[in-house]
Parts: sequence; structure tokens; C-alpha cells
Amino acid sequence: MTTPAISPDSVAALVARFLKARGVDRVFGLCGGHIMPLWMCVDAEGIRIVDVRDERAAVYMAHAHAELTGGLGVALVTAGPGVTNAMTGIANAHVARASVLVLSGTPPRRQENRGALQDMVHTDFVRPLTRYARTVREPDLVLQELDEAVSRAIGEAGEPGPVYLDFPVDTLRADVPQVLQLLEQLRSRPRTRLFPDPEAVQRAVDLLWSAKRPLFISGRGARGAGAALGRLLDRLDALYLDTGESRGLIPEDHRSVVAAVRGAVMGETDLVVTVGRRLDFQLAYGSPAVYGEARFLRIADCAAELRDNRRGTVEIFASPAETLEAILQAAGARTPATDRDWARSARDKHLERAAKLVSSMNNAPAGNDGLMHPNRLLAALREALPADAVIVADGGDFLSFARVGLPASTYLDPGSLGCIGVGTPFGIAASLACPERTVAVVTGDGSFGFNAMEIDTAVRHQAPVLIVVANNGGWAIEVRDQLETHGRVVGTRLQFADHAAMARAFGLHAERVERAEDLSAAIERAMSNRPALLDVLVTPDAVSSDAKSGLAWVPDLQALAAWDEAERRWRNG
Ligand SMILES: Cc1ncc(C[n+]2csc(CCOP(=O)(O)OP(=O)(O)O)c2C)c(N)n1
Repeated sequence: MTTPAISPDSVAALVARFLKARGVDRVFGLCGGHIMPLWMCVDAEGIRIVDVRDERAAVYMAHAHAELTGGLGVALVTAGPGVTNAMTGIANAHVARASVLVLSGTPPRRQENRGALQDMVHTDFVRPLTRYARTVREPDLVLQELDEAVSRAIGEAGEPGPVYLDFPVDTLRADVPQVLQLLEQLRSRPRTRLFPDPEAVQRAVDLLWSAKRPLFISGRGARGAGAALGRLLDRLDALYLDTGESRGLIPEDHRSVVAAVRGAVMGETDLVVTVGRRLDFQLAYGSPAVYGEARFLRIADCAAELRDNRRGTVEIFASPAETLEAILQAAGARTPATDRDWARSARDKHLERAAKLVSSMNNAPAGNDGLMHPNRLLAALREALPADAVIVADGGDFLSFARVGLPASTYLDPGSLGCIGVGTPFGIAASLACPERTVAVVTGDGSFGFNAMEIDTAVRHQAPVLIVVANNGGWAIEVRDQLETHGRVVGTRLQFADHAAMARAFGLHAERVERAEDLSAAIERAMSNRPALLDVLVTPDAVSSDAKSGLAWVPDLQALAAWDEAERRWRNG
């Protein structure tokens, strides 16, 4: 029997047309019968399908694509296990507040709840992790559902994040009368800007210009506000802390950047300014135990980044870029009260520490096993990678070393969900989204394993990514925690598996590197033969800052042991 061709008026064709009209030029997915009409229409519409080996990777890729392009990332996954596999990706996008649209299918309406193949009520379990989750049964409503879903994904009137729609496969095949195909629902509009209340802006100026030790911290919501933020930092001579969410917003050579003395300035500041940033575990939940008497100024366009954990003396609910501009305007030529000696001395200490780190990386000692220190690998990468490389870091100990040791103007990692395994899919999507930039994934061997199969996707789609596996034969950060907390190791060692041999089997250029002196040449060969993988043997003996800080063993009150102790003291008066 031949299946009738899909009509251009079908729901599937309309979804594809909608995506195209909204600027979607690729989707990440894994095929299946329940989404086949959509899959074929997406391709027919000229949208590239990046077909992956596991749905989880499709959502990770859509997530990275959204983060790097500022647009919408789209994943297309089939019913049942396609959606359950996608769940971790959806959860990660939810926590990261990434604008991802996940599309799926369900059995035909007349087979619902009769024991059909791959029949599950997906919306029941994706709903808590999405901004919008609906099954579209009625063909005529397809465009309005897509329109609202995308609006919510990009954060119009709320927190951005993943949205989910599925369609019974017979709905996908059904036609929508042309009179109901409203063009207004296909059109994309510029993102709405929220302008700040002038009275709140004036109060913010008073607060900022009277602070002695102002400290700015930016996050996801500050993306796009870098230019205004830079000017405001200059005007105030304020200090600035970067968090992974907005790395590169303020260049590392800006005199406000003091990342290497972050703990100290958090304790010394008298005004913390959060710009589109949650006060989460990485910022000690804004606790007075860590920030003392400091006051808060909070600027964000969604409640989660405006009101979590601490109230601001001034709170501005508006787009961060517009707010920072308005503050600069309103302040005019007013003279700030910033203690310039404080700012200068923090910056000097930061520079001193950063320089010390770079020189120590080159000479980092090998472990008792004779294997190189992970910092030797990072130092070689630092030398070889261009300044504008996109860095994707993944792992436990190795992520910790990479976060401090590898500078990056664009940086992605497992984020606050601690979602290890994102490295390879993020890197593939990044190298496809930014073909003019070098994309390097630096990952622990454990983390690499989760989505290792996606190296096949990299080859098939000619994604020019460089994957560097720091192979220490285990889940090292957990090994260390077990040794220190429990005195024995169980279930956390892996093999020193030959990932390069595996990568070669899939057609990558791949080498195993065992000696630090071979690194430079191997990196050079890999750079000119991407996609490429380097499997570099490193010692599990190296102790990372995350292992030392207590992050791995999860203290009761705070993420880091020092903050946990401070919190305990503060609570006990
Ligand atoms: C999906 C998931 N599983 C488990 C963990 C717990 N975890 C955090 S770091 C880590 C070890 C990572 O090992 P590897 O990537 O080899 O890096 P290494 O610590 O060895 O440098 C583990 C198991 C997690 N955060 N996420």
C-alpha cells in the first residue's frame, strides 16, 4: 500500500512553514513513525535536520544552538521513549532557562488509550519542566498553539525556557482549511523590550552612586546588555564577577573583572547588583553570612532573577539593557562614591593570582602514577586555541580545572543542574552554529561517555568540533570524595579506555596522547583535521578547586564548605 503524499495544507506542513517563518534553519532530532509527516515536511521546507543518536542529545543540541544564536532551538523526537529520553535535556533547558521548543507525536486519536504503540501522556511528565506543554488534537489550532508556545519559550511575560507540543500523528496528516491559516500567526516580531520605571531608576542611581564598594554580578538575563554594563562599570569604577551564565559579557581584560578573588570581594562589598542573575548556590543564596551587611540592587525581566532569596533595596523589573542605559542617563555627570583604592587593590590581587595560575599550569607536577596533570593539557590548549574559541567544558575535577584555567569569550558547561554529559552534543551544535569559530569540548572521560555516540553525528554532519577527553580512568571527583569522606573507593573507577580508537571507528581523526611533550603537535594535527578527538591520559591525583571547596560532598546549608561554616556561625549568632 502506498501512503498518500502529505498535503501542503496539512498540520505537519504548517508546523514546518511556521518554523521556517520564525527563522528556524535547523532542527535536532531522531526519527520515528509518530513524527514522520513532520520530519518529511521540515526537510521539504528546506530546514536542515541534524539527526542524532539519542533524543537527549537532540535537546542538548537545541539548547546550545539557542544559547549561541539567541534564537529558538528546536528538537524533534518521537513518541514514548523518544520523549522520555529527551527528559534530561528538557530538565537542563528548564534550569538554564534556554529557549527550546520540543516537538513530538502521539498515536492517532482513535487509538488513544487502547494500548497503542508508544502511547503515553507525555504532557503529564514534561509539564513541570516546561513553560508550556500541550497536545494539539484539533488541526485548526496548530498555528495559535505554536505561536503561544514560542512566545513563552523566549520569555515574553515570564521566564524563558523549554516548551513542548505534541500532535497525534493523524492530526499531523490532517488538513487545515486555508481560511484558518492566519498569516499573522506565522510572522515573527521583535522581542518586546520592557522599559524601567523612571522613579525606580532614580532610586537605583542614588543607591549606586552612594555605594563605596559596588559589586556587579551578571547572569543569563544580562545577555545583550554587555555594552551598557561595561559603561556603567567604568562610570562607577565598580567591580564585576562573571558567572558561567554570561561568560564573555565583560571581557577578561576589563579592569572591573576580579574573578580570581571572588570570595574576598563577596565578603567586602556594600552593594551587590544582580543583573539578570539568580542568587543561587554559586552565589551563596545571597546570604548575610557571606555578604554581611551588603544591600542588594536587583535588575531582571523575570521574577526568578529578581526575587529569589534576597529582596533588593531597589528592584527593577525591566529589560536589563534598557535599565542600565536608563541608569547611565539619569546619573549624568554625578560623581560616584566608590572607594577606588578598594577596587584597584582587588583588581591587582586578581591579576597577581591569575598570572600565578598561568605560570603554575605550565609546570604542574605529574601524579604518583607518572601521568600528566590536567593543567598541562589546559596550558597546551590555552596556547593553541584562538582567543575567540567557543569552549564547552564538562566533567567533575576536569571541569573545575577548565573553568579557571581556560579563558573563553563564549563558554558552555553543565550549568546549575550539574548536567554532565552535555559536552559533545553542545560542542557539535556550537560548531554548526558558529562555523567561523573554533569550538573545543574539554571533557572528563566519565562525562564523555554519556553521549559519546554523538561523535557519529559529528562525522555525518561534518561538525568541525575538537573533542579533548581528559582520561583519568574514573569519575575522579567522586573517587576523591569517597577517599576523603569514607576512606574507600566503590563504583567510581572506570577503565583508561581508548577513546581515540573508538573515535577512529566512527571516522574521526583521533589520537591518544600520553606525554605532555606530545600535546602541542597532537593538538595542531587535530585542529586541522576536525572533527577530531584527543584522548589524553591525565592523573586522577590532581585535586581540583571544586573537590577542595566541598562542592562534591554537598554540605547541608551552602554549596561550599567555607560558606557552609559561615552560614552555621551566622545562624547560631
Ligand atoms: C548526569 C549526572 N550523573 C552524575 C553526576 C555526579 N557527578 C558529578 S561530577 C562526576 C564525575 C565526572 O567524571 P569525569 O567526567 O570523568 O570527570 P573527572 O571528575 O574525572 O575529572 C559525577 C559522577 C552528575 N552531576 N550528573
